Amino acid sequence: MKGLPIKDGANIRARTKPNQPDPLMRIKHIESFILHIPVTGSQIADSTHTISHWGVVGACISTEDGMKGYGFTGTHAHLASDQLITRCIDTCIAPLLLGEDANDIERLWQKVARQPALQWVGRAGITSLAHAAIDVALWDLRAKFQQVPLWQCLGGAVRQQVRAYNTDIGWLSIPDAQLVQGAQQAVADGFTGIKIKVGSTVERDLARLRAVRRAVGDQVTLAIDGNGKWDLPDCLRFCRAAEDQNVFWFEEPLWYDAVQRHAQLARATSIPVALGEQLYSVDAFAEFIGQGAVHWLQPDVTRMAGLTEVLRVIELAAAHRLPVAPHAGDMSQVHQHLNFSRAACSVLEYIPWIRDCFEEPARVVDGHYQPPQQPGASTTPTAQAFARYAQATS
Ligand code: 0YR
Ligand code: MG
Repeated sequence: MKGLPIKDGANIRARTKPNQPDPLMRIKHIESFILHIPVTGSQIADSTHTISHWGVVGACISTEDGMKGYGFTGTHAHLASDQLITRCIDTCIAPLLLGEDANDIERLWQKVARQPALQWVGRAGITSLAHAAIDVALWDLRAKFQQVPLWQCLGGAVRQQVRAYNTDIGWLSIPDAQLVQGAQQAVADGFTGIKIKVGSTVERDLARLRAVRRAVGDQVTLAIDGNGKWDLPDCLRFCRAAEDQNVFWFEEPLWYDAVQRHAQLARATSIPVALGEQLYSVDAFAEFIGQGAVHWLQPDVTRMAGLTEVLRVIELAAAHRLPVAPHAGDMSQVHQHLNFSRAACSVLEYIPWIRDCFEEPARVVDGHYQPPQQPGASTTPTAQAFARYAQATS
């Protein structure tokens, strides 16, 4: 390191040897948590799920010098399954990480993801969601340690603000008249993009799509989301009739893993296909891309094993010149940092359910996310959120 000026500052230190633990960043303690936070109204529905609360299931990682990093996954607030995730964090992942250096994010990702016994029962599902919370907490720690918001830690901002699209106006549970009204209100509030749910019946959803398009005009970006409900014949029938509605993308038209069906649909319609919120690995994205089955990639740090795996997807997208619209299982608290720091991530989902539970809520002004200012990944829940919404973790 001779010749390199080392800045005299509390948080800038050089480690001259790899894998030499930084005593201050040594992981001392990991504590899981579960919060159940109410959604807008009393409940919402898409084609597949009806929920009243969003589950914020996560981990707080404390280091030797008392710094705390927070990360979480997103669930449907079903306590029994949420407790499977916290149990995985507490009993399978935490023992692998205690005493480790929190700086070594990639090495620790490999240690957890490739732990043979965990890999045997995992690679997806609960172990992936648990790993997601842990990995995001490590990134939160890194950004806090550097005393910068995560987007800065990821390489700095590529845009001053991020275009948000509003999903919260488009639930299938919203009656038709109210759907149109909500869409108009979102546009009046400054949103240039909205998304409505489909996946009930082809006829009903076509009528809703046309009504919303008529109400908001041609300039507004209008996407639809089927949440994997329909089969190929329904999708083909819907798309043929919707071709003239200027649909921005059709999200999860078919079952999540059906690569060949998506490829067939993509060949048959001019409506772009979006997917990825249910995929667990960069390999799955590579498969969809390779088959020409997707136009918009929607990875989610709360479903994949954290930011570390999602960054791989974004690199893959960049290599194929494909756009990325992260899915907001975190309600965009973490993903906003990706949209600010990665050119491929051009738009971001907006659902406001949980933002007020964080020290620095994601902030949207005139339909655009504003850059977070506080150090970290915007994942630190408030004391009040813990007091109001915490559930037993076991
Ligand atoms: C309800 N966003 C989605 C809601 C959302 C779901 O489960 O969270 O619709 O994950 O598809 O694009
Ligand atoms: Mg979706």
